Order: sequence, then C-alpha cells, then structure tokens
Amino acid sequence: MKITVLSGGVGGARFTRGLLALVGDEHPVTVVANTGDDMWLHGVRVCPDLDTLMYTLGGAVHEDQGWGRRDESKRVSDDLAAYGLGWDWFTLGDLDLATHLARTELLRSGMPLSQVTARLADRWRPGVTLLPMTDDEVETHVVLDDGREIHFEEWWVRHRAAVPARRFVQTNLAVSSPAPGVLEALRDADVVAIPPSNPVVSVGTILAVPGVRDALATTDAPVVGVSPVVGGAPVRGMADACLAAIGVETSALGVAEHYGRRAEGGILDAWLVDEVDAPAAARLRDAGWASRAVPTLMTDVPTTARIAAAALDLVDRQP
Ligand code: FO1
Repeated sequence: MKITVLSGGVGGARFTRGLLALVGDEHPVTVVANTGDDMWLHGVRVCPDLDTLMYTLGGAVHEDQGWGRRDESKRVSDDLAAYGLGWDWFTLGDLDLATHLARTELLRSGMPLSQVTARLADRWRPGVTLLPMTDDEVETHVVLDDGREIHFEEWWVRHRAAVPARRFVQTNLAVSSPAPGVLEALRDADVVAIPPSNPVVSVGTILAVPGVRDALATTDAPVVGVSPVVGGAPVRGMADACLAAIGVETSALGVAEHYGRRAEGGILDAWLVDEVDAPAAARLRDAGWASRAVPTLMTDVPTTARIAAAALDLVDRQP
C-alpha cells in the first residue's frame, strides 16, 4: 500500500512518525512537505518543515519544541547577535546550522532542493521519501493591517500570530512547479493522508503549487484528513489566526468545509475529528462524508499510530 502524506511541520511530522510505527517498512510512505516557511538567514537557506520532518523521523528532533535538534547549543547564534545580526527572536542552533550550511553548499553547487533534501535525509534515515512540494524558491509572507509585509516566520515566531494578518502573500508560488515525484506520489498512491498540519499556511501552500490540487482531485486514492482543530481551538500553533485571516471558522467542521469533499470539487473523502467534535462527524456523515470521532491528541507514538489506523480505516485501508 503506497501512502502519500502532505505535511507541514510539527503536527505533520508527529502524525507521520505514528503512521510509520503503524505500517512499519512494509508500506512505502512519501511525504510532500511545505516549503513556504523557508527563508534566507545569515546567507543560509532554512527549510523549517523539511527539517522538522527530517529530524523528527530521524530521531534527532528536540522533542519538547518539535523543531530543531536535541542537545542543541546556540553559541554561533549568540555571537551573531553580538554583531547585531540575525533575529534575536529566532534561534538557529549550532547543530541545526550544519544542516543549513550543508543545504546551502549543495544548492550553490546547482543541486535542486529535492536532491539536496534526499542527500540530507540519507544521513537521518527518516523511513520515508521526503519531497519538498517544489524545487522553486517560494516564501509565505504576511501582510499586516498597517500594510507592512513580513516573512511568515516573523509573524509566527516574533509576534506569535497575535498581530492580525490581512492576507498571506506567497512569492513565486503561482509560477512554481511540483518537485519531481510529487504528482506521481499523488497519482500513484493507494491512500493520501492530510495530517493535522496548518490548513492555511502548510497544507494550503502545498495545494497552491500548480498541478497539486488537480492531482489530488483526480487520484484514484482516497484522501483522508485529520482535523487540526479540536473543540474550536487548534491543538498546537496558531492555526486559528491563519483561519481567521482567510475567513474560515476555527472548527473541525469549518476546516472540513474549507478543504471540501472531492465529490463536490474539494480535496477530501474523509475527515477524522476528535471525540469532542462527534457532532461535527455526525453532520458530515449526513452530508455524505466518511467521518468519525476518535481521540486525536497525538500524546505519544503508540497513540498516534492508533490515530493513523483510524484515518486509514475511515477510507477502508488497512496496513
Ligand atoms: N520556532 C520558534 O518558535 N522559535 C525559534 O527560534 C525557531 C527557530 C527555528 C529554527 C530553524 C527551524 O527549522 C525552525 C525554527 N522554529 C522556531 C520553528 C518554526 O517556526 C516552525 O517549525 C515552522 O515554521 C512552523 O511549522
């Protein structure tokens, strides 16, 4: 059974780790990662979601943070600050910096991001094929109410998304192309999973790469999603601020309707919600969706494996 996952950072990485615990290495998993959070910092290319996936699945992630490396230090970042350089609210750890230096060196040698990602992932053995959504350089920026445009990471990390976003601007995205293997991973999958990643700036960004949404709409694989919103609030991060910016209600039902059912031109066949949102599952079933309410808090790997099993089961796929 070929499984394809469209993933952002922490939520998607944790879900995929549980999925791998469930399916072992009998079923190949391909993860298509959001690269809209990427940025140039100190002359190196930082790819937060690719790195969170690589570190989490490779067993090197700082577990409490969900990003960056375990046993990390920040001597270089502190010394850069002494030169008045960098963002004092954004820490590039010393070991993490090696990843960005390696990536930048390989990119500068002419290697596309997808090949660079495969080369870096080789070291960590993540147990999946890790693909950036595109090899083109794209970035998500946020236009604030006062008209200023800042990088997504500044809005997300410095302002904790507390400054209202008027809209999101995604540089170069409309003219980007899916990275090699991305469309095939959607077309040839036996099941496609949308984990509880940020539906706007992570999954939404992947869907905005030309060709991806069509591949998702036409693949023979069933598409099942897991709600990132539980009881009207995002489990982690500030997806509610992103949903508000695009006028979508922060609820399991609101996000399902935002993604839309494939029979009506959307991208999903099935939607797994948390047990507190059982009424939403019932309403969706009445509207023709496959939907079920189970505990969806990814508290540990075995629990997450059970969530992944419930998602696959919802579209009649068993590992
Ligand atoms: N998140 C923070 O809240 N604070 C940081 O200083 C920070 C640094 C950082 C460095 C590299 C990297 O790959 C990720 C980093 N993140 C940090 C997490 C990042 O904001 C998120 O992983 C994604 O952008 C959202 O999914």
